[in-house]
Amino acid sequence: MGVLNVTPDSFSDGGRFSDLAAALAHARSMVADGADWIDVGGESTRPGATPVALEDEQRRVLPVVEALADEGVAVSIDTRKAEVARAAVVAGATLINDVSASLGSVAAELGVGWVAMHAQGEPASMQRAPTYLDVVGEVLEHLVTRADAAVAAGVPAVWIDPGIGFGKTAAHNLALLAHLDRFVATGHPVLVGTSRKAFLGSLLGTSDGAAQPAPVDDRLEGSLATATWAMANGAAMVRVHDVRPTAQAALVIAGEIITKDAAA
Ligand code: PMM
Repeated sequence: MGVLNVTPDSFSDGGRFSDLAAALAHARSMVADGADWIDVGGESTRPGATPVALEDEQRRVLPVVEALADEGVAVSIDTRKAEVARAAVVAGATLINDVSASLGSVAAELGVGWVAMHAQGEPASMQRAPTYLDVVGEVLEHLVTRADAAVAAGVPAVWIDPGIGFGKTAAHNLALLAHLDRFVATGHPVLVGTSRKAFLGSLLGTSDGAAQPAPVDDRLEGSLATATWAMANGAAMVRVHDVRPTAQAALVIAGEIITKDAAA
């Protein structure tokens, strides 16, 4: 899944794709590089981000969704708002990527797929003091309850996503990645998004050894390592900015796993 953030303040794109033509060109290049889905988002959910008004979000995403869907691209809409999800589905989106895990009934009503992602708190404050007694158990229970209800309500494809970085410390993120097999074991397809996230910056540090987090444009290796880990541990999809290297990593580990299975 290739990330297409059409926001002026997206932490990783810096608003470079806010213009329609540039957004479409970037989406097409991600498809050419191997993305099966383009995830269009008009509200940044990075830590500290402020909410976006409904009209602004719709004005940003709808022309992009419509143009891509017209070209036959599979489009997911990354939103927390039912109205945006509805309008995006009318414009051609077929998957609601929901970081609030609250739009299952909207997906059921519209007859489209739904990603239920776990978040603790709101983007504006979620990184202040994330707290869990048992992060893996709590995130799992939160998602499975909602995903099972969505399946029962007739949602055609229900994904679960542990929500890396959404109200989680680096230790929480690593625990969730280490126990991804428990999410896979639920039987719901698992989506994981680690691409360029802050915990990778703090794990990696700067390449010159300074005691500073690695900047966003110096997190490719960490993004690839975690995406590869997720895929090797059964994630059915990874949400990434750097599609070409991730698609190549996916091909290599798919080949590796097939070879191993054939030899067994
Ligand atoms: N992360 C971001 C936004 N949307 N959706 C899902 N399903 N999973 C994620 O991990 C996720 C998401 C934040 O990252 P961005 O600002 O780079 O888009």
